[in-house]
Amino acid sequence: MIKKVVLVFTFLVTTLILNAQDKLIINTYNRPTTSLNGYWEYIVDPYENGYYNYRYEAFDKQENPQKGAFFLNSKSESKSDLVEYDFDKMDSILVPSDWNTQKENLFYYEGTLWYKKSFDYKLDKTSNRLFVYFEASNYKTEVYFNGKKLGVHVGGFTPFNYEITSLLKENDNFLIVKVDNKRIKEGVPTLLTDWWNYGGITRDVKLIETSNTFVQDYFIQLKPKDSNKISGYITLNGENAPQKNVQISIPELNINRSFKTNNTGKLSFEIDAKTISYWSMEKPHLYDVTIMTDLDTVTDQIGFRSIQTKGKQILLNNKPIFLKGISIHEESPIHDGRGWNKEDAKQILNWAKELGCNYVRLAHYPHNEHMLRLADKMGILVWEENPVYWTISWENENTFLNAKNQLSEVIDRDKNRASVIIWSMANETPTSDARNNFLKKLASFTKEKDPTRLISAALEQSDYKDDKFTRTISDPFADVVDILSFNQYIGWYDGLPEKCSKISWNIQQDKPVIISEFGAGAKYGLHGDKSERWTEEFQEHLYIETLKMIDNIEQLQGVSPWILVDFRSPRRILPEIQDGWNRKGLISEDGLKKKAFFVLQEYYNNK
Ligand code: GCB
Repeated sequence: MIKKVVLVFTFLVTTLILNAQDKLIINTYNRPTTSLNGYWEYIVDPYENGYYNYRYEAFDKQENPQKGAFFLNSKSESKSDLVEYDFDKMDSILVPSDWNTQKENLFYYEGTLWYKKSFDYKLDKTSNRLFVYFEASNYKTEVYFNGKKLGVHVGGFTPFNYEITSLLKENDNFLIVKVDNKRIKEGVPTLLTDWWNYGGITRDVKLIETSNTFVQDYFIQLKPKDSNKISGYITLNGENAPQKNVQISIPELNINRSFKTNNTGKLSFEIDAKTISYWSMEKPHLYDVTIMTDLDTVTDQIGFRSIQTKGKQILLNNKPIFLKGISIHEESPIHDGRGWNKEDAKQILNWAKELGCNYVRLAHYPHNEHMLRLADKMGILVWEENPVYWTISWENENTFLNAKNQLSEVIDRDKNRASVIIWSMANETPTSDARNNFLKKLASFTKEKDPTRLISAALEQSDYKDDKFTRTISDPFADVVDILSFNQYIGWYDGLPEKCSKISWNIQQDKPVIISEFGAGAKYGLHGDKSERWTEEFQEHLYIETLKMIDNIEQLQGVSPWILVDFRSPRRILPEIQDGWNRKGLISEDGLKKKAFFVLQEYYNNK
């Protein structure tokens, strides 16, 4: 009996430890890695047959999982043996990529898909360690390695990793990943969105080899309110992490300093740096920054700039700026479906530049890291957004923890990117005590985690008192944000474009204002009178009228119209016009520019 209790206890503790998320390794783009991209075998499993037995008990909670568990990669051992699946006989699918646009029969699929990848790997375990890193996988991901569960990750747009050193063999390792993209009410995002719920392992998967003790994480930025200092922290991971010497060098600034970690392997630092060439839109200077211990060296390309607000101004390096922006979804302009690679990022950001933008709003969730690294190089400022969209389960504590975790992961990943100036908490969320509380908690968490950036959220506008033609922002969250942003669709959902000229603004907050969205749908190549909805002329007209209208907002410091490119949405079904696409793009899904593109381009050229 005692033996049994001990066994169960050991099992529970091991399960808990194995399910814990390993801390994120940052800057994987500059570390030695082995890509696991390519073809993986897969099983479509709408009933989650490979996860639950017929009593609906999860196999991975069993002490000795039954053969039917897909993560075991079971094979029949004799002619009479019963095993009702076989990964090796299955079709394969590309990783990364969404499954919807790869396989016709998975276009509308929302549910579980199992992936399997086998590989050999030689690791000197006396000196080195190995991690498996996922850049993103939508939405709930359970990861198993050589038959053991590594953990579960929730959220479709942020990276996560697990250590696999102890389970690794030289040959025939198998990584099995269960990805479930079912929409759920308490999820982040929740059931309803206006974008396609692309499922699958949508970004790179790689193995990261590190030394036993390695540089896991660092935050290296200008010190807030003191542009003559670089400050931040470095965290080492490993048994030798405490009391270790770490060198930070920035050769171009003649910086080469040594610091010692504390007993938890972390150090905080501050370095004088008087001759910095500050990162700006005109000169996006990036410095090579190297962090070194006797065991590990990591280099990153980091820009130094300050960002703050003063009354109604946004100051970049203490100079007022106007954010000439555009909103973007993460869909590929080159291949079909979710975007994920450098070429996708290049095309999108080149279009934004051509439009005259110095700023992009990456809606409505964190985009892939290529976007941020490229924005850093191209001198484009960025708004990053948490997928807290429309009507989240505000009262649910797990929903809050989930939202906080996703935000935390994107901050971890991108906190060294000079381009990122705004963390957006949410989009178009309805006010209530529970929601206000939820967002306030997210905001104070963010401020604490990253004191170097601004906070915002895409809010909504409303009538001022009973006057239907005067608009204001009455959302209590306006008191919390650094930048007051709101979406508005006067002329599209709210009257016709002519209405714009009748609107006046009464915004009382002394804060910079950004119009985070406005727009109108138009089918590329459809022409007609400007009063005819869906024509390019209607959209063009709305842009002309809206831009005149928003220029009357005294505090206006930026705008990011909706949206650069048409994008897929199952809500948009009007035949011959939408056919499954939200048509508010300035560019069609085939890359063709609509008339409104040139209206905005001219506005930005004259700004
Ligand atoms: C919005 C949402 C965005 C939608 C857009 C639209 O306000 O923020 O996600 O796609 O309107 O097209 O209606």
